[in-house]
Amino acid sequence: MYLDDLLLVADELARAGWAEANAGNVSVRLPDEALAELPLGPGGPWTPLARPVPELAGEHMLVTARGCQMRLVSRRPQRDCGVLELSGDGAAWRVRWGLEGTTPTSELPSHLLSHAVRKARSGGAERVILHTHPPALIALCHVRAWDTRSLNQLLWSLHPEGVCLFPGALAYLPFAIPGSVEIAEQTCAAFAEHAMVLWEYHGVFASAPTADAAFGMVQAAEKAAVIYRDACAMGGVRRGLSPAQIRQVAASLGITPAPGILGEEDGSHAV
Ligand code: 2HA
Ligand code: ZN
Repeated sequence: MYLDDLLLVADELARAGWAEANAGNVSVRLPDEALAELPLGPGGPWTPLARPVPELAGEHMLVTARGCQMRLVSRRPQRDCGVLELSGDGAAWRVRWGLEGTTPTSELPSHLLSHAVRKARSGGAERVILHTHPPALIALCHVRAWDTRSLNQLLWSLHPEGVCLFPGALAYLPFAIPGSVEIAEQTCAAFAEHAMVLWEYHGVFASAPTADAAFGMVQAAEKAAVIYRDACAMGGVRRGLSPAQIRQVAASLGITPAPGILGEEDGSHAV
């Protein structure tokens, strides 16, 4: 089931146009019951991690492969994804299934460190981390300088579903080198407060209980950015949901928006 969900979301990422060439990667922290569904082998040699993750000691992670193309993962799952076992001290991994002739995603440090944070933060509920390149959100980075507050003030003001589908806000992370330990550590710090992070000029990292939920969060944020783009093309954004309206929408569903985003003022946000 977890493998099927990963294959479906890989197709979906490609169809959405968020996964050009080898863009994007997905990882799933597998529950014990899922291991019985997969034909796990005895395991190859251990590979040490640059940053050990003791919080994930002994866990099994389903991950996409380095350089794989999202549009092809469902056609050749044994090559384009696989199951890693983390050692008893969380300092190394070995392949138990798949990843035939290849290695795990280049963003493995970000995935593992982020899983460690979100596992604790969600009481174990969040199991999927998804990285992708949604074009309208990336384009926003090129329009002006943002921080987490100004970015979410804008995104939540564009559509009432925004605050409902990512109430924890989309954290804004200044540019860092893809695949680096630096980007992993910064993502981790942002994930302590938020379930979704925008890497400046690059893409989104989202954490959720399921692949569908992670995809939905990114979709909602990207939709808001597309609405912004369309409104700009129609002459510019002159009005939008006020902080009071955003709060009312959230309250109607019993949702608490992330603190520090909505000010006390009641007018539309200047954008
Ligand atoms: O997997 O998207 O960030 C390729 C990438 C790196
Ligand atoms: Zn990327």
